Amino acid sequence: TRLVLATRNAGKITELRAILADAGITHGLIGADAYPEIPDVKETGVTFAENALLKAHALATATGLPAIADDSGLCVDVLGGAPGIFSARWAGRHGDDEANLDLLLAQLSDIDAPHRGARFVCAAALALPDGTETVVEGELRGTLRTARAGADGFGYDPLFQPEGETSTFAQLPLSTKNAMSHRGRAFRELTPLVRKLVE
Ligand code: ITT
Ligand code: NA
Repeated sequence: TRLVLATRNAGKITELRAILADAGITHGLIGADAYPEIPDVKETGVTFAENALLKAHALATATGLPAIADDSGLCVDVLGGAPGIFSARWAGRHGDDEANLDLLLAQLSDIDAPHRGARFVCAAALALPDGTETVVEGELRGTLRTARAGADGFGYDPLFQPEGETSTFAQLPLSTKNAMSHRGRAFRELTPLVRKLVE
């Protein structure tokens, strides 16, 4: 069997392929970019789990293949959990990571270190063409730096320092990020199901 990765975010795809490879799943993975004719899914849910399921079901239905999807974001304590499900378009334009980082720095400019807590959340969804679904969540707490550090990763990684680390996600190797991240935690729960489908 083949499996569709129902995301067009290049950073997520890199991480998902590595997480799945660690679980022995390396063959038959098809990125959503292989289906340019399938329109972007409208993320009308109000939770990460709802949006992840919308994306997984849309691709499973359109392709006739099992699909996994990731809906994720950064929830900042002093912002009452924002940007949350709006993380990708916080500054206005979808996927404009640099503008999102600038906006977050500005919003936290008066906030001192002990109050710069945040968590990353990831909902990992698996949907089958017959409508069967599974969704699980992973999260990771950390703190937000006052300036960018590091060049790896994507999104808010240059500002996010995971709990117990002295580096940001953008300074850590991919394998280290995946071992502790919200995405790693969520998708490692799904891999036993995924392995059954693809073997
Ligand atoms: P798809 O819907 O195609 O998967 P997307 O980027 O639109 O791609 P989301 O709606 O789930 O996906 O938005 C996720 C945003 O949350 C992402 O653009 C980042 O800004 C942020 N984010 C999620 N996981 C992250 C991570 O591991 N590191 C840094 N930022 C992350
Ligand atoms: Na989303």
